[in-house]
Amino acid sequence: MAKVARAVACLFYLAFTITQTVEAASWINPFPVEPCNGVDIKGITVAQLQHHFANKTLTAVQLAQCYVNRINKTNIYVHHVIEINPDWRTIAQGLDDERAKGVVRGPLHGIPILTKDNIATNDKVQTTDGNLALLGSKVSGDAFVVAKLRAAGVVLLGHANESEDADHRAVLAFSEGWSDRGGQCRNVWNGTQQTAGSSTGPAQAVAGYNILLSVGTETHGSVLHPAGHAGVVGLKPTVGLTSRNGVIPGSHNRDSVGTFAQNVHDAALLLDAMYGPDDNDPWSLAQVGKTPNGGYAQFAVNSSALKGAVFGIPYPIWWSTIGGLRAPGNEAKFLARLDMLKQAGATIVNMTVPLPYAYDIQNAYGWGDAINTTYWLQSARYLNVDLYNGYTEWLGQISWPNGTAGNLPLQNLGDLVVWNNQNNSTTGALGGAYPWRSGQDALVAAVATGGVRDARYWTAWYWRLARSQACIDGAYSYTTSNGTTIKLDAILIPNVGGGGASSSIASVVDAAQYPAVTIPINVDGFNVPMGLGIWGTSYSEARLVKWASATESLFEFAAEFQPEFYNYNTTKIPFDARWPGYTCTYDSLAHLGCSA
Ligand SMILES: *[C@@H]1O[C@H](CO)[C@@H](O)[C@H](O)[C@H]1NC(C)=O
Ligand SMILES: *[C@@H]1O[C@H](CO)[C@@H](O)[C@H](O)[C@H]1NC(C)=O
Ligand SMILES: *[C@@H]1O[C@H](CO)[C@@H](O)[C@H](O)[C@H]1NC(C)=O
Ligand SMILES: *[C@@H]1O[C@H](CO)[C@@H](O)[C@H](O)[C@H]1NC(C)=O
Ligand SMILES: *[C@@H]1O[C@H](CO)[C@@H](O)[C@H](O)[C@H]1NC(C)=O
Ligand SMILES: *[C@@H]1O[C@H](CO)[C@@H](O)[C@H](O)[C@H]1NC(C)=O
Ligand SMILES: *[C@@H]1O[C@H](CO)[C@@H](O)[C@H](O)[C@H]1NC(C)=O
Ligand SMILES: *[C@@H]1O[C@H](CO)[C@@H](O)[C@H](O)[C@H]1NC(C)=O
Ligand SMILES: *[C@@H]1O[C@H](CO)[C@@H](O)[C@H](O)[C@H]1NC(C)=O
Ligand SMILES: *[C@@H]1O[C@H](CO)[C@@H](O)[C@H](O)[C@H]1NC(C)=O
Ligand SMILES: *[C@@H]1O[C@H](CO)[C@@H](O)[C@H](O)[C@H]1NC(C)=O
Ligand SMILES: CC(=O)N[C@H]1CO[C@H](CO)[C@@H](O)[C@@H]1O
Repeated sequence: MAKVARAVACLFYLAFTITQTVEAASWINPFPVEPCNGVDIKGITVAQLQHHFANKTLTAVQLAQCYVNRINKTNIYVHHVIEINPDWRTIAQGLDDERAKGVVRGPLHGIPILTKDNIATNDKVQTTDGNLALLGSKVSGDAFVVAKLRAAGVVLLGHANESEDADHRAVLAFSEGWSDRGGQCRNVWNGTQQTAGSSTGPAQAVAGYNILLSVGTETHGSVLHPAGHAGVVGLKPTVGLTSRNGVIPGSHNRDSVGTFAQNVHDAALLLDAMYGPDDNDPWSLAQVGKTPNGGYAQFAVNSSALKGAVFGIPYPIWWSTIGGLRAPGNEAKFLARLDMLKQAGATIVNMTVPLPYAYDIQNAYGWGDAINTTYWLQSARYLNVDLYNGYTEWLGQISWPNGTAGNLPLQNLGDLVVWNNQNNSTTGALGGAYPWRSGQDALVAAVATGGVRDARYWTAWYWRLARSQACIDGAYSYTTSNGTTIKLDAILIPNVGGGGASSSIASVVDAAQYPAVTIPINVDGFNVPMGLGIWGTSYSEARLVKWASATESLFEFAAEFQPEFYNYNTTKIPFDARWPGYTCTYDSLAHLGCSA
């Protein structure tokens, strides 16, 4: 579930001329946020909304109605939402009635959210992973996290768009953020520019004020990357903290349900409502005894906490050579933020000694394996097997009340590939008669494995897991070139794509099964946001919430930058490649990387 449109973006850079773009100076935002029942909801927090609910200046029905109205206006252009829950009003009214009787379930009572289309909701909204082939299927129940969210009193407003099959569909020819069911998700900061993927709808909907909070999933960058490109907070928990039961699988070794919000505290409140042990996801049981009483939101602080903090920046690869950081103007913006942190009393340790195994597990382009990783050790070697097995398991769990899709018995991932071919879902693959359609080379590669977990599967998995964990553990206990060991409060990683390269934040942290968070810090030369990420170690979400919130309160991104829906009505597919003058090459996984 992830990655930026590497391949396509660059291939098409040569073929497309830039059209339909506008200059910032003459632009008027076509979708200013309107007050909701007189309340300014732009930038409002969950806590402020609870005050409004309590003093009756707003109801859950009114708030949900405002978001539905806004989605109705914007979505035909930006395609953030696949389906609105037709029962939203009844649900919101029920929660208002409860409140009138003095029952408030918790901090999210009455708050509307969107969930990604690969997370099962047992309601009138279809759960399809953006895929037309799954339309008409019925889930066996709510996902564990969805059941918890309902119990917490959220209004499940609908399903958000995503890169189809959570970005597991294609690597070579696709457009990031596109799905058969939802169309092309657009970046509210600049419609011709990259959204990154795969939780594009959840991230962009929060950025464009189409919803307050949303839920996405990550296998390989799918929360962190789109959050970075949307200018919102993305929080990806330790694998297993949020149960994957009821989530269409990418890889059980990596999948994690995460949150998007306009601020760290709200992202943590949403996580608090979702996490917990679940007998139906054995991985989730490991969290027992490792989670704080009272949840993670309590760890949010302000910038005064930065005095005395010690942050590390891993210089080789992550701060030295990653393509996005090297793109024109970007590095200076990151260094300026480091200076602000220093002025607020933090120490920045320039980690010039390479982190353990850095050159084995991270390439210089961002997403993907080190370029010289032999095939048998590549992450795709086990991710493809996991995808085959996970998707096939999912097809076994759903039912087809009205018969199977197109009368084809979809029983395994191979059947999906056949269905896509028979239904012209791949025809065109971004050209010809159906330019909006995607290839499916990644599905084909997964089918070729037959889902066999042989010795090489386990070797590839463990090789990367062990090195990725050692890399991040080693970062937190950093030994300098003179042998001094420094304990760090947070490891800061740029979350920025560029020139067709994707962000470098996710490859190692996802393989390690560790958590990470990203906050927005600035925008690049094409007005696309850039994020500053923090890597965590196992179950260190409290630490991430603390340092991300402290940093966020210092930078105050939203006070300086707001999305203006530039090029909202473009029909350009795929997105423009960035940074003319870059050259692009493929790594051993056919991931495209570009550099100056
Ligand atoms: C209701 O609460 C909101 C948020 O705290 C506040 O801005 C507003 O003034 C309050 N209104 C009334 C009538 O109490
Ligand atoms: C969306 O807006 C159109 C008018 O632009 C209106 O006809 C339609 O009823 C609205 N739909 C919803 C669900 O509000
Ligand atoms: C099955 O078909 C019936 C009647 O056409 C329709 O009401 C129902 O929504 C369909 N169910 C699904 C899961 O598509
Ligand atoms: C920041 O947090 C500290 C400690 O909780 C508190 O004393 C201080 O008033 C806060 N500052 C602001 C500006 O909110
Ligand atoms: C970190 O150290 C490297 C190598 O000495 C240097 O080139 C770079 O400018 C330093 N970065 C920061 C932010 O201090
Ligand atoms: C890849 O090359 C780097 C040097 O550039 C080396 O340190 C690393 O061990 C190599 N990794 C593999 C898996 O061969
Ligand atoms: C998909 O293809 C099958 C087989 O050709 C056909 O029966 C079915 O109607 C098609 N479904 C859609 C949604 O086009
Ligand atoms: C696929 O496209 C061709 C050419 O437009 C068309 O004749 C055929 O009916 C389509 N098949 C399906 C299943 O939609
Ligand atoms: C060793 O490196 C640390 C951090 O770079 C520095 O603070 C310390 O002074 C150095 N010690 C010696 C003996 O050079
Ligand atoms: C949006 O991106 C296009 C290239 O796709 C660029 O020409 C344009 O300047 C950007 N808009 C803004 C406001 O930066
Ligand atoms: C997009 O919007 C701009 C500015 O409102 C307008 O000039 C242009 O004609 C629109 N293009 C399309 C394809 O609708
Ligand atoms: C809620 C909504 O607007 N859904 C739309 C999502 O995108 C598809 C394809 O463009 C439309 O058919 C839906 O109406």
